[in-house]
Amino acid sequence: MTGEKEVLKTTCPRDCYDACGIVAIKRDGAITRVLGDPDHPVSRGALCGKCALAYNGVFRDPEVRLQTPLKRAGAKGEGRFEPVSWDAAIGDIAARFARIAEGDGAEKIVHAHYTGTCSLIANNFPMRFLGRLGAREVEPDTVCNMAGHVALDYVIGTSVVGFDPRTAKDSNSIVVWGANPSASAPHQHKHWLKEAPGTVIVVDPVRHPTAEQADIHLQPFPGSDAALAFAMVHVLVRDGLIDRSFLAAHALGWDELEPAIAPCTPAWGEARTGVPAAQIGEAARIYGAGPALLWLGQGLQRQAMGGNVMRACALLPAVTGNFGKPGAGMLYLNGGGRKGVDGDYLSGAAISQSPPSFSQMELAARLEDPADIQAFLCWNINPAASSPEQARLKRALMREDLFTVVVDIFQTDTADYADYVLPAASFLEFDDLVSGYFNLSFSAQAKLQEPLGDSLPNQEIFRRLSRAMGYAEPELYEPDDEIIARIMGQVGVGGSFEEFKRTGTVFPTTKPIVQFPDLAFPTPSGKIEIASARAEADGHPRLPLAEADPKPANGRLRLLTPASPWLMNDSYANDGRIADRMGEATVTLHPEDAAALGLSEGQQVRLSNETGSLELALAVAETIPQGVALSPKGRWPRQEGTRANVNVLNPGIKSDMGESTCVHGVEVEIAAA
Ligand SMILES: Nc1nc2c(c(=O)[nH]1)N[C@H]1C(S)=C(S)[C@@H](COP(=O)(O)OP(=O)(O)OC[C@H]3O[C@@H](n4cnc5c(=O)[nH]c(N)nc54)[C@H](O)[C@@H]3O)O[C@H]1N2
Ligand SMILES: Nc1nc2c(c(=O)[nH]1)N[C@H]1C(S)=C(S)[C@@H](COP(=O)(O)OP(=O)(O)OC[C@H]3O[C@@H](n4cnc5c(=O)[nH]c(N)nc54)[C@H](O)[C@@H]3O)O[C@H]1N2
Ligand code: SF4
Ligand SMILES: [Mo]
Repeated sequence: MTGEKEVLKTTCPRDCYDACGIVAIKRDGAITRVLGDPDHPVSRGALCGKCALAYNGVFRDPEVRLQTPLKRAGAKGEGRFEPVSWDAAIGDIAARFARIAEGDGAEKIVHAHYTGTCSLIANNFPMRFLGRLGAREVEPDTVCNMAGHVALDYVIGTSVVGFDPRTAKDSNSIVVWGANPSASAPHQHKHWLKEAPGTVIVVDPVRHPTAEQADIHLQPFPGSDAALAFAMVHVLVRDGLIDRSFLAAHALGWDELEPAIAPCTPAWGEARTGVPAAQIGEAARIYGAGPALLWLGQGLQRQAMGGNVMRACALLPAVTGNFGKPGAGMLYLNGGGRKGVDGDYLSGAAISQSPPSFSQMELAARLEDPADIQAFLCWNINPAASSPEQARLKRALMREDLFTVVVDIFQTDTADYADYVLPAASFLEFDDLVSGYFNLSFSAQAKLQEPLGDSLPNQEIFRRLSRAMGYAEPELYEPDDEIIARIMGQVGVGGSFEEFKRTGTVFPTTKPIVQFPDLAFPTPSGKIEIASARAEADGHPRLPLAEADPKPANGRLRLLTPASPWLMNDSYANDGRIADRMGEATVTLHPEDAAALGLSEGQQVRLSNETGSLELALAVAETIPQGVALSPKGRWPRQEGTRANVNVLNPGIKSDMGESTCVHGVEVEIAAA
């Protein structure tokens, strides 16, 4: 280590609310250390624990990273491969795709993708090729948050224009409903919520660290949130805290809904949600005092009635007029469009010939059918870990006549089933842009070192596929620097990319911005649509319903599998130091449930239902309500003794809206193993 030391900035592009700033120390052209950027307003010099380990561990470990294209050399799923050249791999894949496209049609080529990297080019550019090819997409949001997108679109006309977190300085209260920032947004937990002057109210079945530190924690039974929201609205009406002139001017359908509110007293709410009536009243009155922020987590809507839950929760800002003023608003996500990023340009919508996508809840069943899918391409996703019906999906991937290509930076479970594995470069190895989805931040991602081995950024892999297919459209070959310059122009970042990399992160709007400042909502009516003709036309109720899911019957428990603080979705489980910190896979139960089942801490238990079964070690804690079991997502099946993770129990049922996941609605039986 004698070479000159360089300190360079970049940005974490994970699927995370925080979009932290990074500084990397480089010597002799190679990164020696990855740290938090002390100048970054959100992360303030610290990365989360998992990334601090992974970016100094497995992400830069040549022993673990994929370095060369691989061709299957063993039986399907066996995980035996031989290295091949890029030309050979790309040539063979393109020839297969061309044959399918000319034969039964390109819709027989299906691709799944999601959030491996969320940097703008690496996450979107491959869509240009896949659209030009006419491949069918597995709708990515259906495994995550589609119910919420559809529901909020009905109510306020968008799900990607949220409050500006900087406006919290003007809020009297912040409600965090169905999110766990202590795991999924660690710097919002550590700084933003702690520094907010308002009362923090957390609504979550689990008493996670953010709930523990909140001023008030409401602990509803999973899937009962719509009833809780109705009971809170009842209190707001009863106590004269609703803004009738706001409703008259800016909302449609309050008159239709109001009669349904009357029976939803706090006592009615307590019976359906388990939240004490007094607490429902207290939370409603604090919220009603306003101005108030409502953060609707993605965990909240992963329920069978998740769309209805989101519509019901969105009543709170509607009836109290919590829009259009400092300190008020609602947030699900802040999309890139918020900052001017043209998503259609990035993903090449103009040249797309793709047929409609299908829900990821159907993936396993469809992959079984040779008439439906002949080739399967996975990039930025690890469905053998993250998708429902895990055992069925893996069996389907064994199909000898299914041509599977996986693009990843690691040899994942999904990659084990591939005919070709293509090595992607990591975010430390190419230039790109990152748009925060909570804070309104916009950042540079810098190439800090050469890609490991022969790995290539996603965008370059798909440029090569375009070339091998003989496509002529110039957008398929647009170089990264031109895309970066164009997007920086759209966002209004001045100066060169070199300068931007030195700055790291900017907030294109320097002052906190008010959500819907002129109270013009992008719905057909321009108003908040409490009653929605569009929802009705799509076969949903015209109004949100005051309903809670029935409690599981026959001694079953409700299994929640949310984000782990040590894993990023299905990434990092292959990092040795992270695996050590996590220890073995567990399921946590309330002490009374454990006692009733005759189970004790540390013993092996079996979770089972119609879809599958899984053995885990039992943990016992009072942070979990009775009737609920908790086991975080994201372990790698191939690393577990059981060769499975929690998704082996997930039947892949679709939510009421958006054909989306209801992974937090899974029911299981638990017994000694
Ligand atoms: N049981 C249960 N299951 C769930 C959930 C749950 O709450 N419970 N949550 C769901 C949710 S919200 C989501 S978003 C999904 C996420 O599920 P996935 O999208 O499958 O998970 P990720 O770990 O985000 O990314 C997948 C892969 O991208 C790879 N990757 C990283 N960087 C790059 C890159 O630059 N290029 C390429 N080609 N690959 C890269 C990673 O190595 C990883 O293998 O899981 C869903 N599954
Ligand atoms: N460390 C880490 N951070 C991550 C991720 C990760 O895997 N690990 N994943 C990223 C991704 S892709 C996403 S989508 C986000 C997700 O992050 P979040 O939006 O926080 O979603 P989840 O982790 O699924 O669940 C959050 C909380 O929802 C609660 N919950 C479940 N069901 C219900 C319900 O019916 N009602 C209520 N009120 N609460 C409920 C769970 O108990 C959990 O505490 O996090 C991102 N950040
Ligand atoms: S995953 Fe989130 S918290 Fe961790 S470094 Fe990346 S942006 Fe920050
Ligand atoms: Mo997600």
